[in-house]
Amino acid sequence: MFTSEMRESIKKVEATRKERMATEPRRMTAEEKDALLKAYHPDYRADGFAEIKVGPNKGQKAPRELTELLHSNSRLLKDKVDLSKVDYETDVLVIGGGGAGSSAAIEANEAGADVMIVTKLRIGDANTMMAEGGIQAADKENDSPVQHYLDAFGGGHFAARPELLRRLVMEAPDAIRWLNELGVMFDKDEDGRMVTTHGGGTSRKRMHACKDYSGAEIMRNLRDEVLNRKIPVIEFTSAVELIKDDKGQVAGAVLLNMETGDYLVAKAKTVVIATGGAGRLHYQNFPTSNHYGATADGLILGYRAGAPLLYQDTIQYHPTGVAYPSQIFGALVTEKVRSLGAMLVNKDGEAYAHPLETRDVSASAIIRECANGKGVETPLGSGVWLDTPMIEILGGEGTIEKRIPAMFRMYLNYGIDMRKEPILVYPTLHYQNGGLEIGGEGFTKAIGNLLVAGEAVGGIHGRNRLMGNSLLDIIVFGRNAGKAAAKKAKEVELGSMNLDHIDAYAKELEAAGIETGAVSPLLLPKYARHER
Ligand code: MEZ
Repeated sequence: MFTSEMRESIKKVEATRKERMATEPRRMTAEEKDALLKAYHPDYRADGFAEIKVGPNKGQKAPRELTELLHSNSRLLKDKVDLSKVDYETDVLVIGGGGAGSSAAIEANEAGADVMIVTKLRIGDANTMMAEGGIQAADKENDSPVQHYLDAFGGGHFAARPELLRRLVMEAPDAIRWLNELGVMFDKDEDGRMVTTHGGGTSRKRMHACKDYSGAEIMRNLRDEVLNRKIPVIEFTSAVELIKDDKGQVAGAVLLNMETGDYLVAKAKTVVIATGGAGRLHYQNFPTSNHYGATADGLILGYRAGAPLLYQDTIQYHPTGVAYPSQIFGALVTEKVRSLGAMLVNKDGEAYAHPLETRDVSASAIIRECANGKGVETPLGSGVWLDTPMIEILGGEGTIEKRIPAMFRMYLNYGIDMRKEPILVYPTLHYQNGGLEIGGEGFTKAIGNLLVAGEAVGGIHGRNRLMGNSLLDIIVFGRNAGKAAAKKAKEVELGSMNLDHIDAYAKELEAAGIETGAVSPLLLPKYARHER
């Protein structure tokens, strides 16, 4: 499976393994990290960004591809919709059927509200499903939410919104309890205690996992709970625009049936945006670990309705995406592989950085090695080695199959036995650190009955997120949004519905001299095949 050049390099990895394993790799100083990020992290590449010319974040920068969508027209400018014909009416409308949306719907239902989920693909087609390595929570004797806060705050470059991060870490143990009671099969030892590991930037072992398909196991249980509660789920139907009322509140959303192309009107007293990430925009031409529908839709819907973004200019590139074989280019190689002991090694067999630096630092170090000729050439670029046989040496024979069975099988499908041979990795677009700005209860600052949860939120993690804090935030902020939306729905009196904000936005685009035939939200990646 490997080329002869790769095989030559593997010999060097093997030759240095014993010595590398005998020496604790050095951690970088804060100054070294800063210099590395500035020189190699994609967030610092000026040509990857463009200025936003309209809306609440006018004058700030965003990735080019996102700016293009923010500068696009609404689909509804050309296709008129009759708001007097209401197809669905509910207390709480949840847009998005991933982990955050499902958690929100479950809690809104629990609080007695009428709730429905609308999702452009199927329930569970979401980044939650793709998450592998685990979910953080400080629930062991040697740990505390304070310690968790300090790790995440430092890892996020001290930029996280304190009220959001505080909620994340304080409510983490209860999130694990809730999931466990829903039926999530966490890894446990013989005494029934949760098995926990480190992630990059954690000072305690607090990563709870379901082998290396933690997100799939969590999503499976959330989906079952939604279906058992008989919460209506409208699948293959996208929200394409929020509806507002004459008091400036949101009043629901215009939906697009993805199969028939028909528009539908959903009226709601509160709306929760839980549309997830943006990996399928392929910022700076990176491959992505994200699911097919990750096209930043919620950011566009909220922004056009007047809700500001926060940290939209900071993106997470997971250090270890598959660099080879090409068939699975960009797929996630869970950080758990490094938690279990695998080192990052360049083509000469040198461990050039500590394997558990935070993600932005680790990704930058890989990009640096490859840029400086220390990467291994692949058909689609280059990569560095992740020395996976170390896991079997450190943890004992069988550790890979037991702890990361999905990863093991994924590579075996391509003739690579990661127990015996290292694997090649390169950063992949994984997560949007930024999103719509919210307060502690999940409400957007600008619109009093519009909430956001999950990856569409900006500010929980600051400018870099630690492993396992995303599966956590979808649960904590999803649950809270559901509870808060249900409560708020009791006091909301809707006025007459309109789409005036769309015309106002179009006028802003015109005033800024932006002429475009493009429409947003994108809904599906640019390379999607549209067959009807
Ligand atoms: O939080 C994540 O992004 C995560 C758990 C990813 C992984 O490496 O498995």
